[in-house]
Amino acid sequence: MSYRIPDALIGEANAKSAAAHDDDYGALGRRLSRSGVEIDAVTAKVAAFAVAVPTWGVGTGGTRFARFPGPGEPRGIIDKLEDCATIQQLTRATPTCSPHFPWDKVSDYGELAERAKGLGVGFDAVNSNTFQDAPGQKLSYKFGSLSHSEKTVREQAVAHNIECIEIGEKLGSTALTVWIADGSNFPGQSNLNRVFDWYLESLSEIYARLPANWRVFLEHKLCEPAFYSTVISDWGTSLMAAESIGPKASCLVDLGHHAPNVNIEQIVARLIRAGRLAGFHFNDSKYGDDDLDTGSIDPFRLFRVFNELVDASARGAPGFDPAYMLDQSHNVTDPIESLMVSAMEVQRAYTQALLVDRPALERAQAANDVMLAHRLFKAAFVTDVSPILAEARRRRGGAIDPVAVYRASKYRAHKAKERPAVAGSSSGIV
Ligand code: RM4
Ligand code: MN
Ligand code: MN
Repeated sequence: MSYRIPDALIGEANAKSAAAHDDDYGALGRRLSRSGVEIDAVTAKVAAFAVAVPTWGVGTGGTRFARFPGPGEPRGIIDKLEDCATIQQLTRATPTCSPHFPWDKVSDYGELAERAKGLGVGFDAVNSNTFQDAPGQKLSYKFGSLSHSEKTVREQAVAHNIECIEIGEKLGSTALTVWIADGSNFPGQSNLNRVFDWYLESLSEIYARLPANWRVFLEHKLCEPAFYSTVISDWGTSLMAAESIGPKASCLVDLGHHAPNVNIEQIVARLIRAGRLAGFHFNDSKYGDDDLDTGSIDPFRLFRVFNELVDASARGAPGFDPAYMLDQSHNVTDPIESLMVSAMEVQRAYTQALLVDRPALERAQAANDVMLAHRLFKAAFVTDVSPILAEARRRRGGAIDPVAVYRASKYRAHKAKERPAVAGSSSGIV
């Protein structure tokens, strides 16, 4: 029998901190009501907010120098689902997980869907992988996949993406996320125009196989592993691709995939305007695609992104329906703790953005009262909304303090016994 955190443990821990929490929630409620905000209405919105967890995030990641595996790491998709379910059990913010193929391949997807259901989690977007060669694969992706110079390689990559759709259908997913590593390392290595044509041609073939209610998310990335040019390098290229392929194609924003100093929230605003914002891969970044924990470096940027999202939702922007996912690599922390904290940081930014006094902000903007506009904006960001997040969790059966309950449960020590280390696990991103 594999260990699950008893719900009673959550109940006991919540009971112990209930008085202090009620006090904090009450105080914040009184403060917000002075500005006309009803705290329970905000809490209800936060409780309904969800962000998907990546199955590849529950294993310890690494760099190209080393990986330092932790005890009790997941050995395969069933273990990963258990960890994802634990994150959901404690935070109540992550009801779905996003699988990656071939890493999460099994022989019976009906059974996998049942296991997930039994654990209380569902499946989000499926991710294809043509940035590595799978064991036994016929043709190599060393020089590209969907935009490879050889048609046979492109066909193989297309077939893999179609297989991902077919698997996703069995799992209850309704979206395919495509990130390709295609690009070049040397000027002159490839024809910058032709590779884009090949990408479009391949993607159209995948698109033609999308079920009616499915969407395809195109993920751009500036560089890495290709260090001279990348085929889908930025949001402009991604938007061109989505618009030429069809209405079910849209652009996914991974926060780590931009040039330094780029104004990501403005990109988000533009994609919303075009009706092509697919959603997000949340993480934080200091230098590049660092895949650091969401909100650990620049929580203000995350807030600015959410300000655009709440604004779009408030004005009913057409086609606005973003998918929220975490995409991080945990090198020195327990991945479960990192993912719980990150899910809460995403919720925090959302909550803060809900607190922006939009009518007052609009008046200040119209009057060109720059300082007032900025102070109104900042006032929402500096509000400590932690009691709202805790209350949203508690109301849904989660923990007031998920990390404390997780540590008290000794979940990781239980898993270390149940899951003897295996070599070559697909966990994490190396
Ligand atoms: C990429 C990108 C993709 C993720 C892989 C593992 O940099 O962020 O979304 O699937 O990493
Ligand atoms: Mn990503
Ligand atoms: Mn990435």
